[in-house]
Amino acid sequence: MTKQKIYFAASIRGGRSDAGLYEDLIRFMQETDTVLTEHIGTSRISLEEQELPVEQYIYERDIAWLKECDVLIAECTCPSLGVGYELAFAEKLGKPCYIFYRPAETHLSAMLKGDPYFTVIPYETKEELFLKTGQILTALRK
Ligand code: 6IA
Repeated sequence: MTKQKIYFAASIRGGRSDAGLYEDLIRFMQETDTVLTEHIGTSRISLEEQELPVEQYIYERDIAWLKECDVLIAECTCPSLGVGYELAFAEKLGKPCYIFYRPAETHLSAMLKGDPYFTVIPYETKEELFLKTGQILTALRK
C-alpha cells in the first residue's frame, strides 16, 4: 500500500491548548500514511521569538512540503494565522483540503467556512475526529 503524504496544519503560535490532540491525531495518521509535519504535535516546541533565518527556513520548508503533499488536513479549533495562510496556499496549488473544528468551542472564520473549495468537518469528540480522518484517508486512496 503506497503511503500518502499528509500536510497536517494546526496552531503553533496561535495557541497550544490542543497540542496533545494534534500529537494523538498525527500518531493515528502515521499508522497508514506519512505525516510531513509531525513536529506540530510536539509539546516541547519552542514558542520563543527566533532569528529571521530560522523563521525563513521554517517558511521555505513548509512551502516545499505543501507542494509535495497529497492532502492537507487542518485542525482549526484554535485559530492560527499560519494555518489560514497554509490553507489559502494549498487551495492555489489545487491540493485537497479538509478542515476540522469543534463548533462548541469556536466560530470558524467565514473565509474558511464560506470557501466552497474547502471540506469543512465539525466534530465533537476525539473518536469522531479519528473516525472521520480515517474515512477521508481511505477514500483518497481509492
Ligand atoms: O501562526 P501559527 O504559528 O499558529 O502557524 C502554525 C502553522 O504554521 C502550522 O500549521 C505550521 O505548519 C506552520 N508553522 C508555524 N511555526 C512553525 C514551526 N516552528 N515549524 C514548522 N511549521 C511551523 C515554530 C517554531 C517557532 C515558534 C519559531
